[in-house]
Amino acid sequence: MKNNIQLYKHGKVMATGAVVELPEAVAKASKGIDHLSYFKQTISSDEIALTYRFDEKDMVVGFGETVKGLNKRGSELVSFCADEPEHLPNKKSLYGAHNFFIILGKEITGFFIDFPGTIHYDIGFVDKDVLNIKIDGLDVDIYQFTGDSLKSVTHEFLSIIGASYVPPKWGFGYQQCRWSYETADDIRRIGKEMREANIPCDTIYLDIDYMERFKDFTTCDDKFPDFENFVSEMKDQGFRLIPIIDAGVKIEEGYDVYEEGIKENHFCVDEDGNPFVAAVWPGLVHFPDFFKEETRQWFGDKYKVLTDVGIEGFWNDMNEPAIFYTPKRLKAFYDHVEKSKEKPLDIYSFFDLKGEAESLSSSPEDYRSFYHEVEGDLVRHDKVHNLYGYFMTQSAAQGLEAIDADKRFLLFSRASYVGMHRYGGIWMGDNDSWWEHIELSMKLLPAINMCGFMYTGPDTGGFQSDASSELLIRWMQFSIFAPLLRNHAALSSRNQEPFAFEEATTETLKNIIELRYGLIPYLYSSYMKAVGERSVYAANLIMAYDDERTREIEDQLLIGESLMIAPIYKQNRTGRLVYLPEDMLLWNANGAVVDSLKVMPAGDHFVPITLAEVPLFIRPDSGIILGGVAETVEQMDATQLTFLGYMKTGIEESYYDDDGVTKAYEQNQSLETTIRVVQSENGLRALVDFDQDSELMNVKIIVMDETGQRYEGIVTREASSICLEKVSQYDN
Ligand code: MIG
Repeated sequence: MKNNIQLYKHGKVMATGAVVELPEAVAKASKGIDHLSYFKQTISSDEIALTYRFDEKDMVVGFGETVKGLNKRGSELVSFCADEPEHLPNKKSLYGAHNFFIILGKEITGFFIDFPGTIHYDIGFVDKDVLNIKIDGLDVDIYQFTGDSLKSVTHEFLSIIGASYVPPKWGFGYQQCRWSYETADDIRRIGKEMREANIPCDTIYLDIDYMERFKDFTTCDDKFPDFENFVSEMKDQGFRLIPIIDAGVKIEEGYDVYEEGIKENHFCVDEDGNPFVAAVWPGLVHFPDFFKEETRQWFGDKYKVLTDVGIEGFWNDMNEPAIFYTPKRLKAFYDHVEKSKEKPLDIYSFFDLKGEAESLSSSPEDYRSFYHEVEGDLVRHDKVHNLYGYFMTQSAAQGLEAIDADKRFLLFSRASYVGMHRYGGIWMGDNDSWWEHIELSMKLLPAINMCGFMYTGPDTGGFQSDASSELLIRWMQFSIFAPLLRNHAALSSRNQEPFAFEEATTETLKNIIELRYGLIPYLYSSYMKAVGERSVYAANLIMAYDDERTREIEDQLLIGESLMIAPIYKQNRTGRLVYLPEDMLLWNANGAVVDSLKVMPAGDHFVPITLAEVPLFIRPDSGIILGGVAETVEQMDATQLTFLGYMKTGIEESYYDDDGVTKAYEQNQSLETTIRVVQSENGLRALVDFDQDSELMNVKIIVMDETGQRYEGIVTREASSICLEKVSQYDN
């Protein structure tokens, strides 16, 4: 492919590590930012402003993790990793800083702004026809991508930032989490209930409750006695435990991580060169200076404390970094309160006080009051803020790599910046059990994928607030298509495990989760192909169809190359409107067993969908590969699979698989099965090209043709080319 990438530089941006595969020729041809003619530029003493005049029909997509929809035109965003638990429509920042966006108009042009500080985007907000980008600094690299489609421009970007993180295959299983599984017995009970209800589940999470007073790399002996045995006890039942790691290190004499950090100068410092103090869950903490190679190595090695007792995955939290307060500003606040007591409080002074109390957390002033060491120099935190969570997760990934270079660990983070996608995934943070947040998670999945982060998913069921059974069911019906499928809830919210509701709900959730396991062969194959081809796993329809109509559709998604989904995300619905850009085969799935197929013509439809059903739309001349259901991903039967296809003129699908646990895939050691369905004189013929090394012995083929005629047959290694038989829909 021809290179349509141009790099423009101003000053010298610190090495963020976002771009790692820039073609030599592009690097050589880099120019000063003054050559970037797409924008009008204003460079002042401390900031760079870029302005672009929109064409009437221009739309703007990208920016990864935001509360906005597909087309960001008319919005304001601020690129600044924020501990933002309220995902309300007016919020300008979430946890990630993803400065990649595409302007689609007469031309299609993408930009990646590699800059670790704050960037303000006014995307036709102040003036509807003007894009105004304000970069809070003078050292920046701007990459421009041109191409003839959204797909090709996205591909160019994904090609230079390095391949996405790949989780172990069991990371595609159902994962159960909640903040307030206080003791080992709580976890045991969760495991027991899941198994008794026969609901597949691969992991159970340990939130901050497992630690000894919130100290990283400790476990609380009272609540989790004999942790090592407990980990293996749960593993024997098929559950991997996934502990949380927070960014702040508790200040406590005798705590080894604290003491080593002090002794070896691993912590961020304040103006006076003393370790910077902030308060988070452990109370007063220091923040490791992940900008230093030695510190990354030191902290990363600590994960071994937990891998040594059998842990195989982690989630890194609070790494924006979140700050509840700093002692310094708390004191100023106290002084203010004292002073206020001197005279009667008027209403404005009351609101001042209230506002000051609220602004104690994650305050910009605090972010301006500590420093990192970057290449020997001290750099003020706010200038490089967006890299903190990234470097923490890089530290973890490198630590895990040192522990076992060939093993895939599960790893994801809350804060992120482009480049971090090579080290781990991200979860979508603290949403609420609101219907609006199902919709938001549907908007986030493709947007986050576009920025390189393939492994992602929402807190299914909602983190804060209370979930109703219907909300959880509908949310689950979407989340089973996200790579990271995790049910997570906040402390003191209503319990929302699949077994926490009426029996009928548990049954419905079981079927939905079973469908997820059935889909894993297809989902995993699609994920691995996206990573390998530098494309996306989940996409808006516009990515494939790009016409006036699909430009406005953001509640239907493409998952991989063959599947379109149209989840219900509103309460009390018995169906929904679905737009089909082309004719498709609808499988209204109720569980993992293929039934209820229907060919639907292109156009607009109202599709009836009961609470138990998950509609899957299969694109013409393609299909999906399905497995059997099991308690865990590793127990799934790899010897037989089912292929469900929609036949018009001919199908050829390749299905990717690998061992799921090692990094052999990096050496292209994959298993590839090709499935073809062709027209022959006596009807339809199915041919399967089995991979020599795979365990797969037979594939059950189910296809439907345009007329609604269903065909079936079983292809084996001995009979790898067979004639399919006509069956009537209701025969079986
Ligand atoms: O201040 O560890 O986003 O998933 O359950 C809250 C407790 C800290 C925020 C995370 C959430 C997690 C919670 N954490």
